[in-house]
Amino acid sequence: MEDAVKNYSADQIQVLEGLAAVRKRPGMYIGSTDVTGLHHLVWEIVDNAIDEAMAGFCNEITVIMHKDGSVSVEDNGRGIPVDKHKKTGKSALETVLTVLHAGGKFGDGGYKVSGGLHGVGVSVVNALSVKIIAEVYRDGNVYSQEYHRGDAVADVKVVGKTDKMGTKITFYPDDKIFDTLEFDFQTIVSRLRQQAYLTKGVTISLFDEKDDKKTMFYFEGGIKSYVEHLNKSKEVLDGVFYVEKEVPEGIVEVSLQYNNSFQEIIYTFANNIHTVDGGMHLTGFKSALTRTINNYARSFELLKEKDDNLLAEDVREGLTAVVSVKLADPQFEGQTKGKLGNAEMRTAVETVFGDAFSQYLEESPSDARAIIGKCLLASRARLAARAARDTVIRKGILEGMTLPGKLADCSSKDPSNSELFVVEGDSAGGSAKQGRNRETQAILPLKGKILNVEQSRLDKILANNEVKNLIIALGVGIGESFDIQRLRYHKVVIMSGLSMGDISISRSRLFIKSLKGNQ
Ligand code: 28F
Repeated sequence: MEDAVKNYSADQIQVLEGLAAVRKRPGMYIGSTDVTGLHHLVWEIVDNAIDEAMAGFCNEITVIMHKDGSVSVEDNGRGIPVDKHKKTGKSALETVLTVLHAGGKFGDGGYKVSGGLHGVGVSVVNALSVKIIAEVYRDGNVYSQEYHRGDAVADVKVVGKTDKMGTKITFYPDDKIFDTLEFDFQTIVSRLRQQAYLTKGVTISLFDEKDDKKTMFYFEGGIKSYVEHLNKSKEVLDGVFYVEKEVPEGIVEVSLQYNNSFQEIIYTFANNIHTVDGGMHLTGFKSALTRTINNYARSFELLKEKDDNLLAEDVREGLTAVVSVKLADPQFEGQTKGKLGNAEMRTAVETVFGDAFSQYLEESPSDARAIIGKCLLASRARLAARAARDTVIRKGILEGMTLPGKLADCSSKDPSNSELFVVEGDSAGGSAKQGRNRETQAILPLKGKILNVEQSRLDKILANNEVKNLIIALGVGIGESFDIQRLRYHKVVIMSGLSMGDISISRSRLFIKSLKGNQ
């Protein structure tokens, strides 16, 4: 008894329990058994083909959604070895397909796609499929082996001759496991497109035989093409920066380009897995970006001695960036495993990206100026917004303010039947007062041509007496304190005479709009 126990190594016990455990608790391996879990089967097989491409042995991957509900994935890599292992009596092919986690590490220092819900191995797909047909093209032969719900039906056999190389896996997801067996073309398309960006030089094709659709991706520029794609409909400020470098910690690849929007898009990946919550590579990227831009701006005196440094938020406005790292042993952390934990990747990205980006700025002065101009603008806007907020808070400009002396208010205190007439000049105000109904109609004369608030900063707007009067009369406040519930008149009439021809109704809408907005 003792001996029998000893003879089972931990691995063998896992072999015995392995695939049955997957069928018992599929959620543990693929997250769920809904449509998302179903697609994980495809990702798992495609990831293996991508691994073979990342290792440099394959440049073509074909995915086919068949009419019978099966999906096949084929690559032109080396083909999973089929010769029998002396000890186990099984081929590498069968081991990979039937042993949990046997896909394991590639011994040749490659970077395996693994972690999170991925990298569970093709054996998990096998366990959750009614049928799998595995084909290997190697040494001139076509090898084939079939599996049913995880078990090999027979040994691997030579079924023909070929001059191709590679691996093809066709699987039929198990209806006893999944809520739905319907694969979604668009879901697969987006995933394959992303993988194609991340693995440059690989052609990935998708065929939907059911709906007779097909698509193909090939991006010579890798993530550089990705950045171009993300900025496609935007007005860009500079060329696309790109760096790729292998360092002892792994491979670092960064691409970025600024556009004239205020949006920040930074996508990060570790071993082709989207790290939704960022992590060390993102931290390294952000700190190098801020540091490099500040250094450049200082050395070219775009930032003067008295100026504060640009903040991280200033250098990320209008930035589109993709950061992709490959490393031997990725640690995915957090609730959803979306965060890269390897601390060495922070310094790796910081150094590789920082050096290359600072060189780029020095070598492309026009790009550098465009980028830094945009960052300076962002920092000025930030300072102006803060100044404006300070003005509001410091002076309490509007809170508890008495109604403007120029306002001839109506006697009704019910906003729903109160009207405010905004008129030009005191004299027009005088005649308007004569003809009004004092009960419900209020008159506010404004002096001269009113400030165009759409083109002014909040602090300037608030410094303008006429605008201040308007805001106080309306009662709603401005910016963060804006509250439409406090509107004192439900009708606002802009009495725009000929001399006020340029103050149109649409201008008044702009004004109301800017009351609601922050600046
Ligand atoms: C359709 C999905 O799964 N492609 C794969 C290879 C190539 C090798 C390999 C895979 C060997 C010992 C595990 C070949 N020759 N596409 C794929 N292509 N796996 S999966 O090896 C697996 C290891 O145990 C391969 C030499 N080395 C590796």
